[in-house]
Amino acid sequence: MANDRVLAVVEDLERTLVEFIRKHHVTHDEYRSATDVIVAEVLAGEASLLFDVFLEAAATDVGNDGRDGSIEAIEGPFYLPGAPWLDGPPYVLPQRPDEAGVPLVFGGQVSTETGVPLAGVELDLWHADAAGHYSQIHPGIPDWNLRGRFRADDQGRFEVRSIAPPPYEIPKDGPTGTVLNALGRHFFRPAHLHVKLRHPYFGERTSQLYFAGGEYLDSDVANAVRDELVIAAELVEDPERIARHGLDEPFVEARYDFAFAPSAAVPGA
Ligand code: MBD
Ligand code: FE
Repeated sequence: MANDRVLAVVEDLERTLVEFIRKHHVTHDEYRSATDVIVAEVLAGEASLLFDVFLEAAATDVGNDGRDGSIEAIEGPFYLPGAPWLDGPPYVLPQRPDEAGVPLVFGGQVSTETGVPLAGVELDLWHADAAGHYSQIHPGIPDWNLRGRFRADDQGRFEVRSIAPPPYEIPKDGPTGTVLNALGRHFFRPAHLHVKLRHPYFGERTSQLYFAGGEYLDSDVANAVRDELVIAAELVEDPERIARHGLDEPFVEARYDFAFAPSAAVPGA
């Protein structure tokens, strides 16, 4: 027997699209080019990219509505489960010996929504390299480059070193790029770090952080920037602070404090 939620939602989707076709007098040729676009997206491995660019932020906002603690952000199409556990502290995301980009130190603290430090949360980070490419998605990058997991300490504090990612450009020549081009839109997302938090009792949250002052914050092609997720990024040039991180060049320091509220679905929460 059909599940009530599936019936309600899928039947309404069908109704909505049927009305849409009538309202716009969508012809059969136009209908077929639309299904061809979806088929091309699937064949190119870009189906999730297409939907994530156009629709994921709306579904994420629905989840954030009424949520306690830090808001969630879109996951995007490039998350991979099973990233390596890092040795540390200090934690450094896997990178090539000559990894391009300005070094980044990202730190903060995880607390409950009432401000009590939360020990032992797992952080799972992934982001683009200096060319705007993700490992295992774009070719020619070592597996798990700029992807890794580690735990916050017993006070919920965490710190990880990586490189500062640039804005991300959606591939122009793929089917998603073709759709954006047809709409006259640009292809960029502002520079961002993706991070998931996991706790055995509190569950899992997906976040994403953007850097204040960066390009495309006001025109993200995925329309996913939310003010709470934009963090200050300070260029540190002080030799002592550089040396303290084992670096030999100026680095970007950014921090974000997570407020982690239990999932409503957790019994007794
Ligand atoms: C990304 O890195 C991303 O986060 C999203 C939402 C879409 C395309 C690339
Ligand atoms: Fe991304």
